[in-house]
Amino acid sequence: MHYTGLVNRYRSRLPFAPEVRAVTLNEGNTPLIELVNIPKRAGFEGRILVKFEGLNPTGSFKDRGMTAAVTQAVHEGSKAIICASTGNTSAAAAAYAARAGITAFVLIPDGKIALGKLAQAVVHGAVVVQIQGNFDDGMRLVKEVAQTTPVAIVNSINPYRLQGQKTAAFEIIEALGRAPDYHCLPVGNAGNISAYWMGYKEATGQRATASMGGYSLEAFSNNLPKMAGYQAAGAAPFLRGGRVANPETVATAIRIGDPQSWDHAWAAQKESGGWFDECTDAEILATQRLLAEQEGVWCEPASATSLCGALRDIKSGKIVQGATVVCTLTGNGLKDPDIVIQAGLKGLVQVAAERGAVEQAIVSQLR
Ligand code: AN7
Repeated sequence: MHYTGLVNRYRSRLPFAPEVRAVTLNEGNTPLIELVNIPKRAGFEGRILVKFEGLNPTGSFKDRGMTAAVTQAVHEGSKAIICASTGNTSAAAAAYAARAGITAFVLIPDGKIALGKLAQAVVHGAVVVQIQGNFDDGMRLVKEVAQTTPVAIVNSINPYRLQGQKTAAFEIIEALGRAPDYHCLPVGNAGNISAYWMGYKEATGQRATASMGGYSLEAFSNNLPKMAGYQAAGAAPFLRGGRVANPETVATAIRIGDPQSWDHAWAAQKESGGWFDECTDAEILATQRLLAEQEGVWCEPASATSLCGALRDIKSGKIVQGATVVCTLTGNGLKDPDIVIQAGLKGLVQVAAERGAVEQAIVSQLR
């Protein structure tokens, strides 16, 4: 039973005819990991599960959208794709373009991009255009140059992106046998929260069966989750009621002031009875550390925003006791090791290369 990626697995629910060949790196099918220590510590009697999208081929959820967008671009005969990115979209675009044998042009903000993501764009052979501006400037420029040059935009304004990303909701329903009561996400450009909501809604409407090798998987749910979207406080247009001119946050992935899926995301919030909220940089980093230390799961800072907001709303009772909560962890912690190292090398013990010294270091640290 060889898994060959989400386009093949969910083709009956995606806008791809049977003869369209998928450009795939076998993305999707990511683990839904139940937290065992953090809920106990928080006095929560429900369940918290994390959808660890950092285990996709390029280390983020962007691979779901990119397989779909590049599959369609190649099907239409495109020879080049373009995106603006805070890092993860460009990493995914670079890898899928390499896979398809086409060119990727990626516009990234000057400086404010995690090193691992920049390295990904470079190693996969993308043309990296570093602009003296932020993501929102890049997005505007991409839209402009795509009108005069033969490049297909693969940002989430490309509808195939959200189509691919909605499949994460199907996987969660398959794993739980139903939709969760709450679904918590970090929100930047707001494409992902829109995509999940689309997926959940589609799974309540139709009893389609997805096939994976010889398996049949039925992603069907009678219930819908409340969608909770969390933003970094310095880049929180959904909390400010409009565009933020100079977004700033340590969570560089969501350093976005002018979200492209504004209307879709508001609809997801309203229709689901959910909400938006914001987390400070300090809270985000503390949650990233908590998750890594208490559960063995290392996500990047932006991703920790989902759990950060969820834990606060559990504490306040906004998320009710006994509920099933899913938090999407959008990207892998390995993308941005600097952020951890900068905070200090906690746990580092330097000793002489002698048996006695090493034994002493062990004995003093046992718990
Ligand atoms: C780890 O790569 O926008 O709300 O250009 O990388 O769907 O935008 C990244 C976004 C959350 C926000 N977590 O998702 C980009 C980019 C991580 C991310 C988001 C991003 P959206």
